Amino acid sequence: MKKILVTGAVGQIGSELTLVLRKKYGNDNVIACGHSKQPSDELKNSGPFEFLDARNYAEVETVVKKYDIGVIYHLAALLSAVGEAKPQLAWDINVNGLVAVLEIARNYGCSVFTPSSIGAFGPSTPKKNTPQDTIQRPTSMYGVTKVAGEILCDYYFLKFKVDTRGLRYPGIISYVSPPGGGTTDYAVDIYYKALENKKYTCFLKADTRLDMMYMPDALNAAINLMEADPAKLKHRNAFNVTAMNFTPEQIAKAIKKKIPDFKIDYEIDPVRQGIADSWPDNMDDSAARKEWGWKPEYDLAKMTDDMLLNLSKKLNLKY
Ligand code: AKB
Repeated sequence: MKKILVTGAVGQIGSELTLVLRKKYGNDNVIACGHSKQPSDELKNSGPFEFLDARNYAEVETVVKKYDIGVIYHLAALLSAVGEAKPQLAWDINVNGLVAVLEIARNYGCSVFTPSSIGAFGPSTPKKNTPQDTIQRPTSMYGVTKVAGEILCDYYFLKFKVDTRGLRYPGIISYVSPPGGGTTDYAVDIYYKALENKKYTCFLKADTRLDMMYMPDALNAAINLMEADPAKLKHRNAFNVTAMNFTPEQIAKAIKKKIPDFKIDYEIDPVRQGIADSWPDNMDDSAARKEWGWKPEYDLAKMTDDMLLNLSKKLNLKY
């Protein structure tokens, strides 16, 4: 079989996706790539690992030729809060990196998965039940790069017949790898702090509602989309997908059911609050359900049970 390349394989989604892909398709068939961060022993020892800069066409080309790559999961990207602190770098990594990968895909016949985000929407987008096809005028640099990425992927499909596919992810929650520099990171941190201190200080307001998803659903979504019958895909590059939506107050309540003396308070970070306020409350993901059978498994209660169980084992803390 043609092999699979995962860029950003040391990141939050990449590190878990690589291991799931290796289990499914064979260890030697999935090549993990990182840029500067060291991979975990598990990632390094379970299959091939290469360092490369996804913005550098020649470096990506060397790896694609070396392993005869047919599918690229392109996950190397900066998230929203760090993107606001470093907008030029966010553009460089998120857009120029994608352009290099799309050019490789065009020249070597690869298919490409690219994650977009709820960040591709902005304050003028309908906030409730946000449609699949709607206004996209984001006000964060992260959002600007995500919209550019969605359109670039459309362009490479229409113009060059590159098999591009993608999802608009909500906040992703996992007990394995921590996120870095996102607006939805609070929904991961809160579980760590609940177990460690029984107290969490949240950087978003109590009633800030955002879409979220547990990591196993996020990984299934990417793999199922890449395996979907292309004839059925009308939207291809930017499917709304969500599994649940909640506020900080509601996730705290779900944790309190398991850890009754858990407490939450609030110290608002204006930058991340501003970003969150510009994003949808909840997206309509019916196009993904219809076109390739998207169906999440985890809701807030089921995710909370699993997060606390696995994190308490990882941190060696009882609750
Ligand atoms: C972020 O918060 O930046 C990401 C996202 C929703 O795309 N988790």
